[in-house]
Amino acid sequence: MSDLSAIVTTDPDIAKLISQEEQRQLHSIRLIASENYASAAVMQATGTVLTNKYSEGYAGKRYYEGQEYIDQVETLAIERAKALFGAEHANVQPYSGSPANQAVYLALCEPGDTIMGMSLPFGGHLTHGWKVNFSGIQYKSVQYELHPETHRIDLDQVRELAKEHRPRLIWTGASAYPRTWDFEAFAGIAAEIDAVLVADIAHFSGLVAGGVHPHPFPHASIVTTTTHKTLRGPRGGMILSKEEYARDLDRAIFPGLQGGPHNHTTAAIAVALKEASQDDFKDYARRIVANAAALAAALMERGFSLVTGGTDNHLILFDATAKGLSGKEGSTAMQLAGIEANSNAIPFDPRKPFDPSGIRLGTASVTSRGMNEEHMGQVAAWIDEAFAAHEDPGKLDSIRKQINEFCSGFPCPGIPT
Ligand code: DSN
Repeated sequence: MSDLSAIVTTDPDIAKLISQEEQRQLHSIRLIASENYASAAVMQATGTVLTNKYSEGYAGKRYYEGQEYIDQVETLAIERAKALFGAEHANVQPYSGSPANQAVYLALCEPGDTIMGMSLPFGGHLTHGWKVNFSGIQYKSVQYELHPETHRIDLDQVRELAKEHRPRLIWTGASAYPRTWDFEAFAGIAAEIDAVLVADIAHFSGLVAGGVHPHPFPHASIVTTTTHKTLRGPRGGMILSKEEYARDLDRAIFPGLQGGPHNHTTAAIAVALKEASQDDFKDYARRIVANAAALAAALMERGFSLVTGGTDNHLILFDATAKGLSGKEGSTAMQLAGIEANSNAIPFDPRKPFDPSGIRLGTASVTSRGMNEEHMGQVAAWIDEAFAAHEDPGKLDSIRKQINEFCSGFPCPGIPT
């Protein structure tokens, strides 16, 4: 259990809620594809005096005094990001993924310019041009979808749309696409129309760092990522780029969009990047993918219908309606049984976004706590049992008790036992 003694004294209500959340994270099987367990070192860095300091600007060019240590922290984070991802330039100040992506627009586009990205209901992110997001409101957004039969990216469609609309920038990367990205092919399309190729690798940056997903460089000119998904850092964001975009991207983050960087987060990002540069992180990334493949195979054996028939990365998307439940009904039953996931649209989904047809799973968190391929069959069995027991609270509770017991054998990084 974490030491919450100071919070207990000052604010027992919040201390209790943190403690309850800690127990929840310890005792459930967390399969939300964008979540993870940050290490104790990452967690410690976030709770330090660095949160007390304002540092508008960049190392060596700050607006306030007293930056001798902060400059070193940020420089270390930048150098580690550049080394880990082979980037010419890195900005580690974005507060998270959406601000990082917003900065790309601010640096490259004028309001009203045409941009292109994967449509949200097909797995893309809000900030890749979806209509209710700033990116779809302020820019003329063209959205590519997926092939109607394979549910994979249809490069012919992407090329056709690109040639017809000539976007200023093309986004690759997604939040719910279970396959790898062919950055080289996208770069070829971008080159045909003189567009800038941007890769949002938020979901799979840990897999890129670990060498088990194709690398966006040198094909993409700009790469954005969050730092807390498969990369296993604190909540934060980064922009990596070729040198020619460095100045505009830095100016877009500050003073364009943000004020002072969150220095405690920057320190935690530096720690996470150091962890991700160790040899055992490569093994971690390999195990995430192996666990996803094993879970996918076990689910298919049990009659689950997976989008694209499997996975190449950390993520699985399945059609819950093929098992008789909506996505929300299925994820609610799983939650009651102690397995966390989110309902999610599937390609060409006839249902509404708040109760779509699908469920998205990811294996980063379970891999962080040491579960491996041999455990994925059991996880699939519990998902299947939860579906079957969706109207039986007693049965769901009995699965939850089994899962509690099972989880006690797998310590969570960042949560003292
Ligand atoms: N909310 C994140 C996810 O779950 O994929 C994307 O920003």
